Amino acid sequence: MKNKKLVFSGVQPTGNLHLGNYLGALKNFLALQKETDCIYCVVDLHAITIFQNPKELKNNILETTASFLATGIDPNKSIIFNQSSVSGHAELAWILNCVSRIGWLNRMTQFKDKAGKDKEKASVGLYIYPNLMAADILLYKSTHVPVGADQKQHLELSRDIAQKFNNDFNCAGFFPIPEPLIPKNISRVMSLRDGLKKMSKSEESDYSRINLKDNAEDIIKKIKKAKSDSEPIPDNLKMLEQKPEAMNLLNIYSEISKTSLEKVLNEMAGKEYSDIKKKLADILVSEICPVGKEINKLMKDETYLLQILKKGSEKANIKAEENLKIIREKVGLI
Ligand code: AQP
Repeated sequence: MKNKKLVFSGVQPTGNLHLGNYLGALKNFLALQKETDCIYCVVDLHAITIFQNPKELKNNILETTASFLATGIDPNKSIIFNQSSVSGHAELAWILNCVSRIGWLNRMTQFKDKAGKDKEKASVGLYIYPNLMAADILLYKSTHVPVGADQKQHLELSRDIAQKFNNDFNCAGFFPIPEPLIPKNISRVMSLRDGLKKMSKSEESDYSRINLKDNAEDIIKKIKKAKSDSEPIPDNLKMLEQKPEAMNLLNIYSEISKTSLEKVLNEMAGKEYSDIKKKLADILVSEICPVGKEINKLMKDETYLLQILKKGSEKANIKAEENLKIIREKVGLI
């Protein structure tokens, strides 16, 4: 029997959500909510693979929840909850730790990037993080996972784990093989300071990213200071591709203004980058500032946010327990 389309995705509560999270994930979450059942998770257990100040973590869990709501995710349509409140995630992760192979994890480039030179000092959690991500997805037998391009490799691992579980326990088709849903036009929003690095929460310079909570003044200043190019805007894609910072600015503009990159190039060829920066800042202010204001408003009502998470956790827990019961039986656990 074909599984019904079920979407799952998560966002780590590790601080300021930015334009990369918004275009790579949140906007897609919203579009999918209109067509199918969706589960959106604040993945707090992933966040603690790198040490988090406990007080800040609590605040970040609430703020990520507020960001989901502020971008239009509707708790009456989609399930919104935090990962640690459904213990099935940790339980299935353990089972999948025993299915996944060390060789597979050794190939994960995000671990190499995040652990840096001194891998011995990285937490074990950071190393096995992709197995927990597989558990998050498979716990609900999810079929589709909207993510940015940076998560493609982890998704491929989830697919391998699902396949191996189905083979090992002789239950073909039990876990659906989850499909990544990666935005076509802008799958990776790059840093405003370095067009070869992705925009990221943990990048030291705040000028490298547009945060969802930035005010108009911040956005205008950051776009003005963003790296571009000393020559005018080229008239063809081939030349633009050789200028990563310029490419990033035009790509963001194209995505947010819903205009194809070709059309943007036609209109802007030969002009200075200050022209496109002005247009980009204007459109970002009109799209991002209302989201930031809504986050700030929601953050004033902790009780409401906690209530959303509690209700979401209850719904998620029912689905998780139903599936876990069968998973335990398949593995032979009593
Ligand atoms: N720059 C990006 N472009 C497109 N998509 C992005 N995503 C993150 N950065 C970009 C997507 O956002 C979702 C949530 O990501 P996350 O916060 O859970 O983890 P991350 O990918 O590790 O994000 P950061 O900002 O890079 O955080 P830090 O600095 O803490 O590691 C995912 O779908 C991700 O693909």
